[in-house]
Amino acid sequence: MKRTMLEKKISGPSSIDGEFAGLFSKFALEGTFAAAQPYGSGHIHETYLLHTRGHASPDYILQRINTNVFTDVPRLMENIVRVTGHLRRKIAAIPGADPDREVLRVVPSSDNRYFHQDGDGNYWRCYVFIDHQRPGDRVESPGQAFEAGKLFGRFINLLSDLPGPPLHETIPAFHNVEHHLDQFKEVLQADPLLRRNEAAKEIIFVQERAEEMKRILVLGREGRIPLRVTHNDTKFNNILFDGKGRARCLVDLDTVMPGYVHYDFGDAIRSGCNRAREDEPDLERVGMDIHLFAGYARGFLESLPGCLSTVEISHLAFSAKLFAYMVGLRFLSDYLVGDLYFKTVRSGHNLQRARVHFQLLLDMERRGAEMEDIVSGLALETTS
Ligand code: ADP
Ligand code: GN1
Ligand code: MG
Repeated sequence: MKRTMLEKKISGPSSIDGEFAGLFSKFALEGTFAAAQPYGSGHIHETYLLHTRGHASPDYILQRINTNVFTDVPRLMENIVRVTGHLRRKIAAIPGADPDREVLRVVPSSDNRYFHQDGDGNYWRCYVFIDHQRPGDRVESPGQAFEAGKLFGRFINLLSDLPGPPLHETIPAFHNVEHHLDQFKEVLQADPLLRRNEAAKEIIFVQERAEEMKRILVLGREGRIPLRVTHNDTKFNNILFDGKGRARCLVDLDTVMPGYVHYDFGDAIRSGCNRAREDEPDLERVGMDIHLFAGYARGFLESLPGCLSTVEISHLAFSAKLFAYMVGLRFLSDYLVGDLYFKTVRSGHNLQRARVHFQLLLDMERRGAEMEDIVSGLALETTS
């Protein structure tokens, strides 16, 4: 039985519907195509919700995969199929859990692959739509942050015994800050759109912090922190909440690959604990919400009991700074190069996003000791 928490906007047939009816037939979907609408606020893919007629068949999420970002679609989908299969098996064994609401289900194409390539060379993929509440792009309460943290921690925990070879690296050096700094230097030098002056303050901000931001990479190289299977894109809008406010399912599995625990913690904090949106024009509104931080950290640590080493735990608070820095840096480079990577809706959008992240980092620098104390207090509580 299809649930209808999401308000449906089925209007008359439109040209977009005609195109999607054709794509619908390329996947092994149940039911009859009714209508399509753009969906979500992700920065990478084109995402559509496909409605089916009646309540007997599910709705679907159809995505045109961004192949500038993910250049090897078969390997990308191979990772996702492995990861969702493993999660499904493990979640099915948890009493009271519901794999259909807690794990993405990839729908095969009619020719039995996990994607469809159209006549123009576009790659498409399809998931069963999981009905959820849409809390928006921002965390609203420490309770919600706790839920989010718990889900992210559980994800790492459940994948800690993923059998087989390491997952493919779908975006090489994705969270390697040295790589992003190299790219930044290159684009700064080329300055193809003469945007450098506009970003003069931000450029200095980046340069001043470049060395200290390499800390996690150094720990990794020295073998002091282990590679785990991490999500690597723990943005708040990649979580689906159910009607009771529980964080149930993690989507956007494109970047699930080997990583450090700090990648998932840090990215979640920079995305979820900012008091403002990530493109807020009024920088005065930007700042760390320490109560959300505490909620997140508690949820995360509680779902990884005894799993993390002392070295890992002692760098969690720092990882929040790293991600405010690194995501800001990526937005800044993209602004300088001409907005080629992240979707933008206005001119200067990526520069504004970079400014928000750097403002957030300034606030995190002010509250660093407080963040450290919260994590170490919780670590004691959750291990004793
Ligand atoms: P992007 O990489 O562009 O962020 P995502 O894979 O995150 O793309 O999808 C965009 C949005 O679509 C998500 O943030 C989420 O709100 C929604 N979404 C994705 N998959 C599903 C699904 N199976 N069921 C319900 N909503 C989904
Ligand atoms: C992108 O795909 P989405 O919107 O969930 C990006 C993340 C950034 C984030 C910034 C594959 O996430 O790395 O942190 O934007 N994803 C990719 O909002 O680059
Ligand atoms: Mg996303």
